[in-house]
Amino acid sequence: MTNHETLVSPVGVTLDRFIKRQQSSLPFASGELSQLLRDIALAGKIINREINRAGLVDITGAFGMENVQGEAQQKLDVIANVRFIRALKNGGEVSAIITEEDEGIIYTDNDEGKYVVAIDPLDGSSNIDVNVSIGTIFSIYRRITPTGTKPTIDDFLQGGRSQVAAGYILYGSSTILVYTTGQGVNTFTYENSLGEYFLSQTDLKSPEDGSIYSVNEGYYNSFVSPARAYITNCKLRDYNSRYIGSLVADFHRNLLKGGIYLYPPSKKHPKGKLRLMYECYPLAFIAEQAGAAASDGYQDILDIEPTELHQRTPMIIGSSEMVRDALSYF
Ligand code: AHM
Ligand code: MG
Repeated sequence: MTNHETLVSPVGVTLDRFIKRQQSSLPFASGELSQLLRDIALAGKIINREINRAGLVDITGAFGMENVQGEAQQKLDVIANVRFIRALKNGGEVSAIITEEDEGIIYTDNDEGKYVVAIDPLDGSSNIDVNVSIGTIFSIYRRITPTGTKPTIDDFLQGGRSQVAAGYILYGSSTILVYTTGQGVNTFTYENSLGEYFLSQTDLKSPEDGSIYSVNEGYYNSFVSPARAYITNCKLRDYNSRYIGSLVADFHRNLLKGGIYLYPPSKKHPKGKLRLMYECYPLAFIAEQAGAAASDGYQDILDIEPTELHQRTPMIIGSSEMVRDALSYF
């Protein structure tokens, strides 16, 4: 007799079910944080749809404005920004948001919301028009000002170690969501036809060492000398050079395969290019939870004291042994 059960493989655990199961172990055991993660995941589905349609409708290309960092905004950046803000406003758990695309704090008009969110809605914007992987990065804090009052900048500038959750969505050859609430790193793969994220891995651990280095070598001559010395060392060791120019994609590959990503200070970006609040802190939190490491060359990224919303920092992130080795040059 055929056991029909064995003929059909199970579809797996959905993100919703996983979050519900984990809820009791979340910080503050709060249903609100679970709901907030689901809101972000939902907005990610919508962005995923927009990205997949990008070649078909007129949504790629520059929007004609510059964002607060003075870079040309791509249309999909704008769409992603609107989608995330709307999802977080409608969700009701968040009282304020900062995004890469807006200079000031965005108030959701829900002062009862216990959380604030820092988000880069669509990172790797130079890759949007050319069908290369892009990502969303987010970081969640529990507010320190009393609920019922208007949130302030202090709710955001708590420091990387105060993040209660962080994650990213990578819109790549498949769309995946990776997040941590401080109890390991979980990864989910989006199944388009079912419209659901399914659990792919719990407690992801990154290899301690690796042989991939990711850096924009075009800036080699203008990088600070310790960075140049380390890059030379990578070449002498015949490491593989891999650089997509989308932080999420470069980080994710190195996290899985073992590697290091560097964005050192350069002439063009003397303080580094990447933003602390919504690019570096969240990825550093994930890295640490996966057994990898993140530094600005002199201190852990998570220990950097934040002073402004759109602060930049140099970053060296990846396999713990490789980061340790790189830091010996600084
Ligand atoms: P963005 O937020 O404007 O997209 O810039 C961040 C991106 C990262 O994804 C990527 O790693 C880096 O900038 C690439 O910079 P560069 O083109 O200078 O190598
Ligand atoms: Mg960005």
